[in-house]
Amino acid sequence: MKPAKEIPRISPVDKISFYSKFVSKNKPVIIEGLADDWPAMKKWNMNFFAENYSKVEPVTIAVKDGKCDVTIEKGVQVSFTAIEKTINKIIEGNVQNGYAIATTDDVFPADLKNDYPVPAYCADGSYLRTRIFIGAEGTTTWLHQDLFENLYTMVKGKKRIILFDPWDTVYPQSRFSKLPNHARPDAENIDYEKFPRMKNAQPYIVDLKAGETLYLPSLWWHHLKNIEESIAVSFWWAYGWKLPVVWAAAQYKKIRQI
Ligand SMILES: O=C(O)CCC(=O)C(=O)O
Repeated sequence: MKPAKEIPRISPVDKISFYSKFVSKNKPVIIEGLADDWPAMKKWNMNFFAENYSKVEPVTIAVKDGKCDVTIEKGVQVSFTAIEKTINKIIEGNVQNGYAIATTDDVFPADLKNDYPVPAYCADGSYLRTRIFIGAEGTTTWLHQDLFENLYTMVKGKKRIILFDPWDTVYPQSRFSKLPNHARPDAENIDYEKFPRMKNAQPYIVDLKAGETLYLPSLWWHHLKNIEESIAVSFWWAYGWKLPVVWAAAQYKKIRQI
């Protein structure tokens, strides 16, 4: 790969500037301090979830050798597992056969939402969805892209995020596979014999720490590694020409009940 480039860091700007400088240009940026006043910043840690929500069963992903268990044949391996079991594995630092939480927030009682008010940038965004990610140090999420815009805030811990722009040569899986939005190479350990064009790929590397928010534009490829045990919140919304595509995909899922 080419030497990594950095993503700029800014203080919060008004909504019009955010859309004109970043969203409409599909440009990532790190916003420092956007979530400074979230109660989650002070309250949340592993014990907070284990003690207050022990019986909640969020979407949980099996982890094998540190990687979220994603296979081309079967897709992402998910279950609904009681949170206390997962949190115990995370506290043990279990990345061999552990679990990571990657769930929409609707599995939690609604008052949890008071801890992370929706940022003004996406508060009236179409198809707004919120997700919570909790994982052990060393676990990774494989390189993939999403159609949604994403504001991704670290509440605890630190992640290294490797990004590629949507047009880069990252060897996507077939559009007909179970994981059509995933890439084939391991972004941390590229096999250049198998993926020679990755030599020319341009990574952007971000070490995102607690209190920082990454604006991850639609379709940018992202690979995430927990450098520390971590908790993050993401807000996804649809914008521009992707809106009708997201709407059509949601209708299709409703009809097919998937
Ligand atoms: O936090 C992670 O490991 C995954 C986050 C992600 O892929 C997303 O928000 O789109």
